[in-house]
Amino acid sequence: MFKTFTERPIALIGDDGKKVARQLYPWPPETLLQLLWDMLRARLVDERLVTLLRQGKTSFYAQSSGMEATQVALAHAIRIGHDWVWPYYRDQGLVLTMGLSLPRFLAQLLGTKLDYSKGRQMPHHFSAPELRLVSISSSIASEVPPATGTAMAQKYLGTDEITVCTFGDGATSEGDWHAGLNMAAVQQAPVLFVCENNQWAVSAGLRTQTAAPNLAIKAQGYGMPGYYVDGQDVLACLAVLSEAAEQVRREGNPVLVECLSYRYGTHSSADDDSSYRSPAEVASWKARDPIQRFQRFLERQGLLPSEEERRAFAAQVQSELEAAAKEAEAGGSPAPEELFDDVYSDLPDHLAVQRALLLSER
Ligand SMILES: Cc1ncc(C[n+]2csc(CCOP(=O)(O)OP(=O)(O)O)c2C)c(N)n1
Ligand SMILES: [Mg+2]
Repeated sequence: MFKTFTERPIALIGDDGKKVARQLYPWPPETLLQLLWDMLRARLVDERLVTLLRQGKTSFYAQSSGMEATQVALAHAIRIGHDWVWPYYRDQGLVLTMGLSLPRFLAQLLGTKLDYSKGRQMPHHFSAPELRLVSISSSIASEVPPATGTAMAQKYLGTDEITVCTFGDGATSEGDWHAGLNMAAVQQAPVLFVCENNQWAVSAGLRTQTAAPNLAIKAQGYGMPGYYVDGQDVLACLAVLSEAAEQVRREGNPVLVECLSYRYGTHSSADDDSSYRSPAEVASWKARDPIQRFQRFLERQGLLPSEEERRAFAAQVQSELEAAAKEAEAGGSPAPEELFDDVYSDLPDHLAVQRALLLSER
């Protein structure tokens, strides 16, 4: 069992790839390699999507490069399609590793027919019913109270499911966040809360966000365990998140895990980060890159795939992406009148009038 409320983030491997923990968990080589491929895939997709944006094919994107260890590890720590997940917008590494297909992911960004939300959500707000992946809410921390509600329902119904809820560091300053965590603890609802602390909330740095030494410590005030983890160390993330998920399942109480990480890119495609942080700061975190660190570890273990294998993998992801973009675009746009579907079982009169007007003007 890991210690709660540590002063320093829990790490299993150092920046140089050497193990820093006395004991490393006995993951088989296949699992270790899968973590690498999943992180590489998340990074490659993230980088390529900026091109899609520049081509004007989508209007909004929020990069997650730098945060792969946390997101990929979380996907490996939960029971996909069984546990319910309330993610936040920067979670593409999580949702792709969970199995959201690239055509669906791109269709959501492009707002085409293959999009589960039929083009009615903001771009980059993915969902997947078959993965129990709830659609993103743009409003920061607003997913937290309904995630607690989902877990209360799971408890009430006597299922063995848990709920997973993710958010950024900025979300922890919102009233919804407080209400959701407090309610979960009081009601003993089985939620795994995961804070993806990338140290910036648009231009608000972590030190303007909280006076607490870290965010995990806030769990103490609600009466739940809190773990502070090195979010650039995929093995530490996997070990702590797996144990925390198991603890939630076993004890039926919420747990908060904070993963300390960094975002390399701008906040979103509508942001210029040069006005609030220095290139030197970004460079210092890139030097602690989670993929590089894990590759150094694998190299020491004699498990690192050759450069050629990694290059072939990148080429495969690129062609997958190209095929996925074609598939996502092939169906074209959803019919505009679908705007009126899926909310009311009986369309109210005023909307029926608007629907008819829209159809008459097509
Ligand atoms: C309630 C609310 N207030 C403000 C915003 C504008 N906004 C969008 S993202 C963001 C920062 C969120 O930062 P964080 O939670 O750290 O997540 P990150 O983007 O860093 O991953 C803000 C303030 C919003 N979407 N919702
Ligand atoms: Mg943040």
